[in-house]
Amino acid sequence: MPGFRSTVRIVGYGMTPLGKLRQPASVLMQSALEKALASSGLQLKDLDGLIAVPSLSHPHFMEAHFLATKVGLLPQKNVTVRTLDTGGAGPVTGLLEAARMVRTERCHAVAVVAGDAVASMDTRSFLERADAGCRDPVAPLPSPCIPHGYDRVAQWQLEMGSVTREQLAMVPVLMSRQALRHPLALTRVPLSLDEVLAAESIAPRTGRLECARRADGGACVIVADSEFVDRRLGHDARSSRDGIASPSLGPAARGGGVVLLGGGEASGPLYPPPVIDEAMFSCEQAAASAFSEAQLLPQDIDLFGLYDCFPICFVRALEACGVAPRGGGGAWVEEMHERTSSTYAPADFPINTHGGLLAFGAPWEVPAMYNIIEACAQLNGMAGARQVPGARRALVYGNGGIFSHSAVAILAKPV
Ligand code: MLC
Repeated sequence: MPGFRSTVRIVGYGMTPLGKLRQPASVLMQSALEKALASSGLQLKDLDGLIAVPSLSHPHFMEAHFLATKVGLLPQKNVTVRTLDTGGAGPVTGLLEAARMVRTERCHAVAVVAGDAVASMDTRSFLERADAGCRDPVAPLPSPCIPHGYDRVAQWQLEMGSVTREQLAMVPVLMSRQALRHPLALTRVPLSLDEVLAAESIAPRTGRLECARRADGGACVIVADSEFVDRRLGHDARSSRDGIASPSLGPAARGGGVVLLGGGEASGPLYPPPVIDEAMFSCEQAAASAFSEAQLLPQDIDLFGLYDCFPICFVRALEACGVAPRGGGGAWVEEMHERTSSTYAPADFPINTHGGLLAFGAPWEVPAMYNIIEACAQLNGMAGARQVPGARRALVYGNGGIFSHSAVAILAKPV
């Protein structure tokens, strides 16, 4: 595919459970890294690159250097580590950067790691830190700043008439239905629309159940040159393509892993501007770049992992990624709400099959990694009760800040 060495693959992925785990973020990161390595068949000594995104609960100067030192990857020659901060877009930015490292810096295998423990923080400390990152010194948002920032965008969209209050509240209902099929999801019972609308108000148009569900958790993917993986594990690439598993390949690497077909990124303002208009949004541009690089169209995608920290983010993502027509995201949600109100198959609603930030769980900058991992599980045919039959291509989207950064990647099963 243009721009990408075809041998750049996601060959491993892993995550910790989610919840109030009462462990430092770096411990969660290390645990996720170990699980991802085990799923690939590679070992720590095979890594020559590591990317980490910062943690809110346990911040470290140069997070990636801190983690690499903690696990014993540093000090060592020929290892490159980087900390990337594009907020919640970080894992997808990290995935694209890891692919670049394999493609152009001759790295063999790069881990992309994220972990945080924001559920174990008391609410006051959490909000002090979360608000500090998003408080515009000129026109400060009320606390909690992030929900209020998204609420302003929701208000603008409501005034434009492209979405209704009820349609926004249907988003967590949809996510709760999806989460029931994932054993690690935090939400274990489906929400009703009435429940969401009746929940305690956090901002004027945002109830508690419409906020990213705070959690602790770590997650990791391994991006590698698949020829290196084959050589390293003494594996014949042809047998992988023929579906014959080598005993030394981990389950995520069997069948050749997952291919990155294209990616795109774009940025918006750190704080919502005084007058909100289309100019502040960047997902459209990031998605267009990803589609262009992959030479695909939205109708070629079988599965989407769309950032849903608040319902308005999800509704806009549906439109930006071509799932719903421009201005039609709200109506699309309503139709899906109806369609999934009784028994439905994963293929009927192949979006956030794990439950998204609203229902699977949201450890600060980690959740876009769950979109990537879910896409890999689906493309590898390992998604169990959530499996979308025959899924071949997936789009994943990570959003940072209050629509401040967008990163989109298109992934595929190798052919
Ligand atoms: C919370 N609860 C939910 C839920 N959210 N249950 C179901 N669905 C949801 N979406 C439950 C909790 O599990 C908990 O249950 C109870 O409600 C109280 O939640 P809490 O979070 O402990 O409440 P509180 O301490 O009062 O704080 C409320 C809050 C905070 C809204 C101020 O949760 C918050 O700020 N959330 C948003 C987090 C956020 O902004 N993330 C970043 C999104 S932006 P129990 O049983 O344990 O009592 C982004 C981009 C980026 O992602 O760059 O980061």
